[in-house]
Amino acid sequence: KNPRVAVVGATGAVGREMLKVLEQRNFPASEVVPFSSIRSAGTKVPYKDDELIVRELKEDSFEGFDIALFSAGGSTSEKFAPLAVKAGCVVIDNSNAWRMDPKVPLVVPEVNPDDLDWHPGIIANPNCSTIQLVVALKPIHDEAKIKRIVVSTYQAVSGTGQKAINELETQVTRLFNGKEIVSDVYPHQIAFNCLPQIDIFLENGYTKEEMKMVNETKKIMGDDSIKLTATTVRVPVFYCHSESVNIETVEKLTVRDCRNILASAPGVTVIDYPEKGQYPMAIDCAGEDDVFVGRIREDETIENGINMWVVSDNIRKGAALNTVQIAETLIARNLVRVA
Ligand code: A2P
Ligand code: 11C
Repeated sequence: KNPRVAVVGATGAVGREMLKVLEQRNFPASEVVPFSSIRSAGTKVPYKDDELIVRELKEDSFEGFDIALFSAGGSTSEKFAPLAVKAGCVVIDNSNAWRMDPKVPLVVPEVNPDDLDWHPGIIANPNCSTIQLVVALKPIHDEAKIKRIVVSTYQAVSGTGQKAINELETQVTRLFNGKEIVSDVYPHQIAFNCLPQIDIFLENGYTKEEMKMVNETKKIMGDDSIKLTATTVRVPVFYCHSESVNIETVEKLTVRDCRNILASAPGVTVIDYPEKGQYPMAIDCAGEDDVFVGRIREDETIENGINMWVVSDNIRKGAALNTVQIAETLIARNLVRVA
């Protein structure tokens, strides 16, 4: 029997993509039901050749479901994920609510699928900027052991949600027409600008997004010894996060070693032809599933260092696709109880 699937936050940027990914991958669901807050309840979302009517999420919504995919923000997950588990669902949660809970596995299927074995009903989907980083770095860590990572990100507005996509679009249009603009979603103008702030500032001077990258990377890679420092920047791009990544390894790796390791790594595509001016770019990677790596070169300032450029669709691999891949892996490993 196939599982019945609830999609919570189905009207959002990630929720809509989840429906698309379930459809594209022909996910074996007996039924897929979209949920949102009361604001969008009754509206329709496209699924397969049809439209599904969105239901309001309520405390008793999860009766009869087997899998619940959540992408409706941390407070919705905190309140409703335990109710879904109580109703017999496995929850795969896109929010920040459970990620660092030691009882909850934080999973990227290409990196740590075995962590699914100890799930307590909830599995956390990592932050988008972390997912693409660990997909690219795990195969290198396995080969040469990474000591330290320095990462700077160039993150798309879709990471903030649908309202931020609208804000960039509106600001660009109004500026071109010589009109006044307002910034509601971001603290400053995002059109034609770069904001070195993603999420709130913490006491140590880093942003929450930067510390997510530090903490989540260690948990997913299962290695607390990896040192990571990050600067996360919002850029006026709609889809795909790009990352400048510098690593220091214990073992020496040449550029050719790195290209070979990454070329055979699951979920990675190498585009690295500097002589032809070819490298991954956000506009080309949008809508794609893989993590794209290019500009691989030695860091000539240290003994064992590599620089690279890592791009992936933050809404797909960074969120919706990774969530659905977790669900597929759970099914393949017989870790979903279908009522
Ligand atoms: P709604 O459309 O009713 O606001 P995004 O991140 O793109 O802004 O999307 C957020 C998603 O989370 C939307 O589908 C939104 O539904 C949903 N959501 C927000 N708050 C709640 C809530 N309290 N209960 C259920 N869904 C919620
Ligand atoms: C961004 N990375 O691009 C964020 C979005 O913890 O899931 C995802 C936030 C999260 O703004």
